[in-house]
Amino acid sequence: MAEARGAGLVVEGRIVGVDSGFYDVALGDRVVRARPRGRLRLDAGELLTGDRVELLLMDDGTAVIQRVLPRRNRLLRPAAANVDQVVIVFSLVEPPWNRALTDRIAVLAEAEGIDVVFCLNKMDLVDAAEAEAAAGVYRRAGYPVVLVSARTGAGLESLLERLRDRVTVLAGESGVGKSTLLNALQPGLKLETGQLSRRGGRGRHTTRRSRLLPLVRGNRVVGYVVDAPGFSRLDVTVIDRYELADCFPEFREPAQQCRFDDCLHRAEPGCGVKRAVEAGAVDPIRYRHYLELLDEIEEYEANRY
Ligand SMILES: Nc1nc2c(ncn2[C@@H]2O[C@H](COP(=O)(O)OP(=O)(O)O)[C@@H](O)[C@H]2O)c(=O)[nH]1
Ligand SMILES: [Mg+2]
Ligand SMILES: [Zn+2]
Repeated sequence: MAEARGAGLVVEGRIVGVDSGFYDVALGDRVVRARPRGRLRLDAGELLTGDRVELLLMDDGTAVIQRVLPRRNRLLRPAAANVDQVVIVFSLVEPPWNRALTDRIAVLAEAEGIDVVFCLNKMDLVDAAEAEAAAGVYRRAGYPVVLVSARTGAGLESLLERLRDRVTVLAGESGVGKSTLLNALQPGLKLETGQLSRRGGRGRHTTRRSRLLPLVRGNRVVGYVVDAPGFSRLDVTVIDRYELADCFPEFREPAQQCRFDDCLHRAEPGCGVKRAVEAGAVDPIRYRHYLELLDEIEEYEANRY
């Protein structure tokens, strides 16, 4: 709500981009360029894309950020605040399904309390049965899955419905089609697409800062999306080993049957999660990824001091 204060008007907005000391702040359907005020300017590194801020609109047309509103969450890669959901894009071919990476991204999102949606792209390259089998892995884990083809346009409307009224990070391995999907959803964005070469392709994307891209229908902004640069390694050591299992939603119910409260679902007797894996109720590859991430966290915790 706007309120008059001295020489300016105080409004709330959302930072959609950062550009050499200035911040682009969306106010409803328009964007103003603002600078942080005084002390805020000193720790300007603390302002992130996605931050909700209180803005003072001056009579001379300039705008000053005077306060950052409390954050719901914060992602490190891409650097963004107040993200509602992560859409994890993957394909089955070109590139092949990287299950370790998709599970890792999902775990990090869960740890931040961010909703996860899986998006299987390049449906035009595989048969429907194969795609349904892959989608089933995540559906059985409790996640929504949308099947799309950025090339043919199949499924794009249901993806757009998922993005509506939310701030979404599109994550996933390089080459799975994130930029192509965004270009298809929002003609006019003209994001660079094309597979990066394994070597030498790094500089082009890594320098890019994260930016909230508005999805526009008619004259209205219906949602925001962050096109994250492709990443290959994401650090799970920020997660406590006892909290990791909770980042696998399908473990939560069987974990209640574990004999020990501090069960890590590895070799403990009477483990409900292991029983669920053996009974086929929990996907064995998701469980294996859990064990791998657990090893990684424990190795880090052991070497920390
Ligand atoms: N066959 C097919 N190719 C696609 C599809 N979506 C993207 N691509 C191609 O996959 C390559 C990588 O796409 P890009 O959007 O750059 O991937 P990003 O690295 O995830 O942003 C490009 O050559 C795209 O044309 C799709 O649905 N079907
Ligand atoms: Mg891209
Ligand atoms: Zn257990």
